[in-house]
Amino acid sequence: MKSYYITTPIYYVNARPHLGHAYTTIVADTLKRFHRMLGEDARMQTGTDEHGDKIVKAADKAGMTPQAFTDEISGQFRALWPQLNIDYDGFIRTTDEAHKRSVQALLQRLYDQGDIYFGEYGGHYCYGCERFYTEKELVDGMCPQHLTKPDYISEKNYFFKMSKYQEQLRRHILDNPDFIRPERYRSEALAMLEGGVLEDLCISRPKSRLTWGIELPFDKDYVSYVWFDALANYITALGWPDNEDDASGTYRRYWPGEHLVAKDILKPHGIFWPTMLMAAGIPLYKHLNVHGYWLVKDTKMSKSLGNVVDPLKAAGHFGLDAFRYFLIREMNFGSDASYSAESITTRVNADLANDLGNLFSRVLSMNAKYFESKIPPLGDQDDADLLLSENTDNAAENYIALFGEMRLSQALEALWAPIRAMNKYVDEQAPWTLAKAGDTARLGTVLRTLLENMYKVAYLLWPVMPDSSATMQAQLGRPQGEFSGDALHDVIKYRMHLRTGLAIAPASNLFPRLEMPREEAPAKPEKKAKPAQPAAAQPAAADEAPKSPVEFSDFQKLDLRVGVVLAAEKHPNADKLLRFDIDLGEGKPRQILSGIAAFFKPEDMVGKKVVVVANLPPRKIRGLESQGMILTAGSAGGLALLTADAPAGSPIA
Ligand code: ME8
Repeated sequence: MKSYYITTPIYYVNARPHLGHAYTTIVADTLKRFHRMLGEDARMQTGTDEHGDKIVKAADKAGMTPQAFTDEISGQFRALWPQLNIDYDGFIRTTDEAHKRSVQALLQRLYDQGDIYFGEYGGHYCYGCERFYTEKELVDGMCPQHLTKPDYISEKNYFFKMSKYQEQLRRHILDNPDFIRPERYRSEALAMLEGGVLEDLCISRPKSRLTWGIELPFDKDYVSYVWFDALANYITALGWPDNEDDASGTYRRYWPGEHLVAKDILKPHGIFWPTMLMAAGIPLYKHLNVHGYWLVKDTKMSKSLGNVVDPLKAAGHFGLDAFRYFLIREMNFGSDASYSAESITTRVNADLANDLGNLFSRVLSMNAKYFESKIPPLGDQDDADLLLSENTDNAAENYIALFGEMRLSQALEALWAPIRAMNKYVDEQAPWTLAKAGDTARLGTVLRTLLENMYKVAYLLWPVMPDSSATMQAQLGRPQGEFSGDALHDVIKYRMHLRTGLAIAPASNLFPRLEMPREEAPAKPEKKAKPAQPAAAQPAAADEAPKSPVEFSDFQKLDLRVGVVLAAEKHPNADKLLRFDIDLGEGKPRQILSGIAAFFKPEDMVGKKVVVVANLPPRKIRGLESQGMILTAGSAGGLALLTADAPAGSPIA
């Protein structure tokens, strides 16, 4: 079985996890799930980086010992991931005894073969980056990452002969165009190798300055440089070097793997690490996948700048799968992306509530209405039906290919083409017209064609939105099972997946519309001040511009129905709103919210036969979901209800 090993950086434990860490880790989880669905033996590795000056300083500030401090923050990372549905297989801490022993073995190997030597070095040291900078690398004398002035330090240390492997690495990058991807980071790494002789890497710190590190096996007065220790985690986590020659051990099973990092740590991963591997005689990783930064108001989100977003709060507020979807769809992998409550609301409402959620909601409720929620048989398919399925299959192939190239946002974009095509197909095929005409066979074929294509899309979305994908599959009567073989290509290959006659969900409400955050909502054009009037006394139409004509086919898209008010009460959190349970002849009443509390008493509403717009996407208003809209007419005396004396559910045309 082919294996797949994906790693995240091991995060510093000097502060709590934030959205930047969550992004990388969610991408790693998504990739692991994707490769599992391809039938591969997939493993995901993450963890925490716990040695070095930075951690000692943070522990000091918190009034704790480094060990107690790292235990606490590492615990926070470990506890967070499952809450974001991240299914990691290994969590390494660089303070683990096994890791320390393995790093010492690596150091000893390089020392014994003469790749580590003792020498004197002076350089500009940035404590934030835990590294020396050359004069050339500084920007106006400042660290390019932290924009702080580094300290000039001169001391005796151990050095790794990085320059010895410079040409070999340059050749490897030239011969393997996707070794570092996307391209811009490959070019950056090549530029580092082609800009002159690489400086050898200082891989020790004297204990007189720092004791919180892994002791060098050949000199107990020194500890390892934190980056040398940290980079080795990718193999020590697999049990290297104890199982280096064991063909069935974890190391040989998974190495070489794939790394995932942001551009801040390109140099250690693109230059230090591959030269360390070359020196140790270990195969190089397969790909270094480098992404950009999440920005908040055009500035990198980072703990030192204090503008971080708490991923758990965001997931709780917007919905976990909506949050995961947003992160992967919004960031063009490799480039920077902006995070704001407004951008997530806009994206989720457009793609999830309007496109995907609405598709599931309307098709399942039509299937409930016309086929008592049973999956209808497929009759003869016409060109439109075949084209729809072909579209889905092509998009699915693209989705898989783009995922493989780490073009994750484009992969999701590809999958949204058939979702939009399905919504259009519903409008064009107009199942309600077929129902009216009594053409049950055609109606069944249309709905069955939709249900089968919806199943494929739902299934393919599992790596990105595991819970929602499982819910959608279950709603279609085929709950998610264990994967076997190449499940991703299999789902495309077969035309039919659902069982005729099986009862499926009568309704679906996956992604309620999000309210635009108040402070960020686009400003409405200001209206001219008008003389004060009793609000209720203004006919609504009086101050509105005449509306432009609509096509009859657009008007027909409205599902207007008679609804009988079963219960009415004040909204618990909003004075202007009433909450209704309304019978629309669907077997189960709908909850509808309406801003008419100033005009009607709840007790007077019960039993009224009102006119309801029944096919608006569900919307959350002040914490409660509204599944439709009650129509009213403005009049000089206040508001009048539109009523119709017909049974619950009667269509209005
Ligand atoms: O660098 N946007 O740890 P670290 C996107 N311990 N991703 C971001 C981000 C942002 N604004 N901020 C952080 C270290 N990240 C070392 C790594 S590996 C052997 C040692 C993510 O806690 C991104 O993955 O500073 C970035 O590379 C990583 O967190 C840096 O985490």
